[in-house]
Amino acid sequence: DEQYDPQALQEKWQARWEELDAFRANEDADDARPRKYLLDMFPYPSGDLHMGHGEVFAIADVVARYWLQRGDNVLHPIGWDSFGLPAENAAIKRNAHPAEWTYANIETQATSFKRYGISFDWSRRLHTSDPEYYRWNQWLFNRFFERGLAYRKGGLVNWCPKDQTVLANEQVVAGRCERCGADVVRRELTQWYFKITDYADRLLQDMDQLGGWPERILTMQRNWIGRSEGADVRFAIEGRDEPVTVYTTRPDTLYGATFFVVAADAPLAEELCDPERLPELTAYRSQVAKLTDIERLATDKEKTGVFLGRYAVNPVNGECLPVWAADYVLSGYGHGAIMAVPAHDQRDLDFALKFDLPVRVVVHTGLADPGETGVATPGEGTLVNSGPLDGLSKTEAIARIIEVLDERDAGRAAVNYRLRDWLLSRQRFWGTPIPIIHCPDCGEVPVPDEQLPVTLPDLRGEALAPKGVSPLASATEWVNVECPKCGGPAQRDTDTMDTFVDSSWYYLRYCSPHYEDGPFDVEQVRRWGPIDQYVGGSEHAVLHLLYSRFFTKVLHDMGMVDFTEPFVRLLNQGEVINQGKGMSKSLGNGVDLGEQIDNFGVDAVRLTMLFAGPPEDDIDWAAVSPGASQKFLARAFRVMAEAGAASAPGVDPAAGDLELRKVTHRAIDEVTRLIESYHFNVAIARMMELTTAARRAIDAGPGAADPAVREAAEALAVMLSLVTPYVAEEGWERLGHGPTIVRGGWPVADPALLVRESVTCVVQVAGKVRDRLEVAPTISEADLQELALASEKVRAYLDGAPRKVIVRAPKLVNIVP
Ligand code: ANZ
Ligand code: ZN
Repeated sequence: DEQYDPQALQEKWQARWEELDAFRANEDADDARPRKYLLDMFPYPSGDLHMGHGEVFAIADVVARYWLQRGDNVLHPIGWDSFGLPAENAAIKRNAHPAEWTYANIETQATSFKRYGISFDWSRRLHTSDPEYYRWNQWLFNRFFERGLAYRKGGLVNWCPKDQTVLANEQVVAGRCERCGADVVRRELTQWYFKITDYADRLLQDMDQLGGWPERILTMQRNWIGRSEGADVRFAIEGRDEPVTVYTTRPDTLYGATFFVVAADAPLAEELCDPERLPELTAYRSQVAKLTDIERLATDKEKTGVFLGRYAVNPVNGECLPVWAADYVLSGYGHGAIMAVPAHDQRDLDFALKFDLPVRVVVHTGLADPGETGVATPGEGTLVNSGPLDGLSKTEAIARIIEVLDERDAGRAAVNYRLRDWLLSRQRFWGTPIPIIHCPDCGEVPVPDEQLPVTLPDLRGEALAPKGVSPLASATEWVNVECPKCGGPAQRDTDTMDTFVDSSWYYLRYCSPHYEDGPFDVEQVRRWGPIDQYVGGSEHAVLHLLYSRFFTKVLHDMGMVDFTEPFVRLLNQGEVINQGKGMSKSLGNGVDLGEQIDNFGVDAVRLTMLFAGPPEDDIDWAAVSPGASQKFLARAFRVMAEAGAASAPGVDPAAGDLELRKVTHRAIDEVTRLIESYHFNVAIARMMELTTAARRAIDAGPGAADPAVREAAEALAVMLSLVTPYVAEEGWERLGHGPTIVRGGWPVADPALLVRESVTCVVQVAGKVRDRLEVAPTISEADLQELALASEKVRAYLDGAPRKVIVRAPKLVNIVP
C-alpha cells in the first residue's frame, strides 16, 4: 500500500525541477512555438511570503502551467520590488543598512517560492534596489527630462508628517498617507514631476483595448483621470489688469452667477485681497491648511469663507460679482477659482444662504425655487433670465454661450482633468537617486548617461532618520560634485524617486534582465510583449496600473516598444481572510502560510486556495479544509500509483472500459474549457469526479490493469499538475513517464467519446411538465418541436394549434396553448 508523503515529494521534485531548469523560457528567435508572457505583480520583501502571496501565485501558476502543457513558450519571471520605506525604518531601528534587511527577506521569500512550486524562470530574477536595475530608472528619467516629461516646480504638495516625505496624489487615500495612515498635510515645496497629464486623453482612449480588464478597475481609472467638458471663462477684476479665468462645466448658467470664489490657499486669494482684509484672510487660511481635500469638498460641511473686498465682472452682462475666498474651491483643480451659480449648484447655494448672497434661477426645471427650498436644481431645463439664451435647452445654450464668449474673446470651450502630474521626489534614502546636478550657472544638468548609475552613498542607522530633508543631503562628499557642463562646483539632487517608478517598467526588463545597453532589449520585448495575463491585487487600480500604462505610452513614443498597452488581460484575486475578517495583528486572526504548508503540504494548500471559489472572490480560511484537500490528494495519488503498477505506458486505450473512457474525455473537455475561462474551482471539482470514477473502476469495475484506468490516471496527472504539481509529478513517474510532467502535453478529448446517447427533454404546456422525451443530444429545434407536438400526453392538454412553441434543444420545449 502506497503512502502519500507530501514533504518527501516536495524535496524530490523541487530538486528535479532545478536540475532540469524546467521552467526556463526560450528566447531564441527561431523558436516557433507560440510565446506567452504571464506576470504576477512582484512582491515587496517584507518578511516571508504570506497567505495573500499563497493565493495570487497559485492562481497565476495554474495559467502558466496550463500554457506549458499546451506546448507554448512561456515567460513567467519573478523579481522583487525592493526599494521602499519599511526597509529604511527597519534599518533606523536596528542601526543597520536597509540592504541587509531587504536582501535577507528576499532570500527568505525566494526559498519559500521554490518550495511553493511556482513555475518561475529563475534565470531572470531581478531586484529593483540593485544598481544594475535602478541605473535604468535614471536613464529613463534622463529620456523623460529630454522630452519635457520630467520637470521641477514649486507648489503645494501632500506631506506625510510621520514618514516625513511628500506623497503623490495617488498615495493619499481619504486624506491619509497610503502607507502609514497619518493625516496628510499640505506643504509648499519644489519637487520633480512626471507629466502624466500630457497622456490623460490617451490613457482614457486606450481603455478600449482593455476588454480583458475588470470593469471596476477601468471605472476607477476613468474617475481618477476625471475628464469633463465645459468652458474657460475670463472675468475682469475691478482695479486689476489681469483677468481671472474660471473653469465651468455649466457655461449655460453664466447669467445665474451671483458671486465669485477663489481657493483660499491659492496665491491668487492673497493677490486679490483688499489689504485691509488681509489679516482676516491669513487667519482663515491657517484654519483651511488643516483640512484635507476630501474634507473641503464634503457637501455636508458647514460653508466657510471670507469676502476679499473686490469685484469680478461678468463678461456677458457686466454685473459686478463680489469675490470671496473659500475652502470648498480647491487650488489644484481647474484654475482654482469659480463663478458661483447658487441656484444650480448645491455647494454654491449653501454658501449663498450662509452669507446672504443672491440666488437667481436661470434654468427652469419645473422644480421649486432653490432660494426658498435650499435645494439646488442642477438638472436639465429651459433657460430663463439669460438674455439671448432664453428659451434654449441646456445643450443649445452651452453651444451658444461658447460662441458668444469666443466673439468677445472672453472664453472658449475647454476640457478639464482631475488627473495631476505625478509627483516623483521623495525625501527618503532607500530609493533611486534622481540623476540631476544643480549648477549655479547651468541650472538643472542631467548626469550624463555614461556616468550612470548614480549609486546611493553608504548611509545607515541614525543617518537615515526622517528630518524633513532627504538623508542624502547629509552625505556631503556625495552631494558636492563638478557640473558635467561647465566643470564648476555643483550639487547633486538629494531626493530619491517614488518607488512606483521602479515598478512602472519592470515587466520590460524581464524580457532581457541582464541587458547592458539599455533598460531592455527592444528585440526581446517585441517578441514577448505585451503581457498576456497580469495577476495582482486591486489595491493598485490607480497607482501602479496607471503609471505603467503611462510609461508604456512614453516608451512607445520613443520607438522602444511597439504596443501601447502593457497588460492585455488583468485578473484581480480576492483576499485571504479568516473568520470573515481581514487578517490582522490586532484581531489575532492571522494564518501563517509556512505553517499551513508544514501541516498539510504545498499541494494541499494550493488546492485549498484554488478550490475555495472563483479567483476573484475572497477566501475565508476558517471555511475551507486543507485537511480534506490532503485526503483527496492521497486518493488521487493511489489511483495514479495503482494504475502505474498494473500497466505499462503505451497500451491502446481503445481497448479499455467504455464507460470510464467517456467519463475521462468529458472531464478533459470540461476542465479545458473551465481552465481557459478561469473557473479553476469548478475544474478541480471535475478532477475530483474523475478520481472517484477511476477509483470505482479499479475496485468494482474492470480493475487497475484496464487501459481505460491508465488513460484516466494519466489525464488526471496532467490536469492536477496545474494545481498540485508535486503529487502530479510523482503520479506521472509512477505511470512510467518522465523526467517531468511539466511539458507532458495537455490531453485532448475525443469528440466521439463526448456524445451522450440521449438526453431527457422536458415538455411543458402552460408552464406545467406534461411529458419527458428521450432525444439525441444533437436533435434540431424543428425535429424536437415536431416530436413534442406529436406526444399523446401533450396533445391531451392542447385544444387545437398552440399559440406559441418555444424550443430550447435538446432539453426543453415550452408550449403556450
Ligand atoms: C459653474 C457651475 C454651475 C458649475 C452649475 C457646476 C454647476 P467637474 O465636473 O468635476 O469638472 N469647480 C471648478 N473648479 C473648481 C475648483 N477648483 N474647486 C471646486 N470646484 C470647482 O466640476 C466642474 C465644476 O466644479 C465647475 O462647474 C465648477 O462649478 C466647479 F450649475 O461652474 B461649475
Ligand atoms: Zn554648470
